[in-house]
Amino acid sequence: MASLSHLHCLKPDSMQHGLVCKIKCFKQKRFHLADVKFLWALRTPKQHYIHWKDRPFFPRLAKYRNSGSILAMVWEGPNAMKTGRVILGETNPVDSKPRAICGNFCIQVGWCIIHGNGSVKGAEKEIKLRCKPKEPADYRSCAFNWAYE
Ligand code: IDP
Repeated sequence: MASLSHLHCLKPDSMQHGLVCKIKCFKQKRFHLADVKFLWALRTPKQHYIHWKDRPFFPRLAKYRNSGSILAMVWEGPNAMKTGRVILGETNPVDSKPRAICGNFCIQVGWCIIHGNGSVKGAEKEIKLRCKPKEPADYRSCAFNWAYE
């Protein structure tokens, strides 16, 4: 299912607020957790957010993304990217519906607790960056056939 993968990252503020349990939203939707990594920050935030380099919030963004541990996850399943973005909500919590993660658990765009790729290509690139060649591991839960037609 690798081509249907989506990478999510709980940012440092999620970890501080104890929001790791919110990953259950993806599991409840029946997505498959193919990989999970607890990492110290984003090693290259300036490179990662190069598209924002001319914006005034760029220095604060780089500092924020390098300020603590993060949890990087690869979720797989049909439409994982599109549906994953719906579960996340809009990047700016002001625009995010209350039942989405960003709508429910954060208040300002600069501290928006969770990252998700906006395109399949972006997801592929980021998964390559975060995972070694034989990762994510190829395993299936015994509930797989109860989730997918
Ligand atoms: P994403 O992480 O949801 O894909 P992007 O649009 O790539 O969102 O933005 C990356 C990060 O940049 C956001 O998560 C947010 O922390 C920060 N950001 C984006 N727009 C603003 C802004 O207008 N002010 C402050 N921070 C922003």
